[in-house]
Amino acid sequence: MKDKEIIFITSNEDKVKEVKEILQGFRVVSKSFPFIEIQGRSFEDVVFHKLSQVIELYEENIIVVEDSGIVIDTFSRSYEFPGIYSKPFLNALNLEGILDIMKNKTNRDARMVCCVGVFNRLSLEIKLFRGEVRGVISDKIKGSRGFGYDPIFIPRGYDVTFGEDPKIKSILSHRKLAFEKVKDYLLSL
Ligand code: ITT
Repeated sequence: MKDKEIIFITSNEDKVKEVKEILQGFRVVSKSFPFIEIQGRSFEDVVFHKLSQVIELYEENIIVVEDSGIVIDTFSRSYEFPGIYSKPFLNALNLEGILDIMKNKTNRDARMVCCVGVFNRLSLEIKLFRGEVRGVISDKIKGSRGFGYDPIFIPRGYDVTFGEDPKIKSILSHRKLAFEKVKDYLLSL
């Protein structure tokens, strides 16, 4: 890719910070946009819908959006829950409320998911990239770094939450995994 500029459209500054760190060597310009989020089933549905709202609004060649969240196994069946509803779920219950409804759950398995959509104006292609990190929901809120679910998510193989150790998050997060794939795609252009 000659012109290493991408436009990342999100209203979440924490996402922007993480993505800028992952996509070092690229010029990441961020723009805030009040997305209308469809009540679909999958992260991919939401990402397509987000892209459809912005590709006519911006002129840049590479337009990036993402949808992310947590999937808690004990609440999921063939669907991923809260999944694309991670934001309203957290807004409604707060971390305390989520831990409260999980109080008696023995299965605390969860995963964080990041789905990225890239629109390439030159080829008119849309590419989707997914990153996931498995872990468990902690018993207590731990750490105040990061954002969202970070203080209650312990990645597999560790005993601290993403909220306690942003360095661990920066190495193995769902966003890191998804945007490393984006990086490979951009470098292949
Ligand atoms: P957009 O403008 O990009 O949509 P948003 O904050 O509305 O920004 P989402 O719709 O993708 O983002 O909602 C994701 C929710 O999932 C977000 O509110 C967080 O609570 C949670 N989440 C996503 N990534 C996370 C991460 O890395 N760590 C902790 N929680 C995360």
